[in-house]
Amino acid sequence: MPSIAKVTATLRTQAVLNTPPMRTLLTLALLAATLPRASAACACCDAPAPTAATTTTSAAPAPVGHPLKGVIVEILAAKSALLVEHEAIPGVMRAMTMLLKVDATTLAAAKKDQAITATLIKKADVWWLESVTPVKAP
Ligand SMILES: [Cu+2]
Repeated sequence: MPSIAKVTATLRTQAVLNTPPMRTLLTLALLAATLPRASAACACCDAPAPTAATTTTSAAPAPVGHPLKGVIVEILAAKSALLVEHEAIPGVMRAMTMLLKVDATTLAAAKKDQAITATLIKKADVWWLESVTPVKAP
């Protein structure tokens, strides 16, 4: 049989737990316990936002340059281009002679029959030659 003291203590505890301040504390404690999960769910829902931002940033990806070795066959000043006989570029194109657009500085510096290394870049469906560097004859 429970002693009167114990029963009284139990009743007191329940009385304390049922007071409005304690209820508030208990409610807060319960909320705190559920908040981490809620936050995780929010992080989950918010995940597409950063992805969308990344997609926006990479909407116009920088053109990939391919190292090229070749020889300037012809200088086509009127077309701002060089006719270049280039070696095969693995995964990009076979060895061939083709017309490649260059900037004015490169065009002015270009010399016929000059062996070069350069960077091949496709911009808006047009192949450009950048970083054209003369190769010294062995
Ligand atoms: Cu080519």
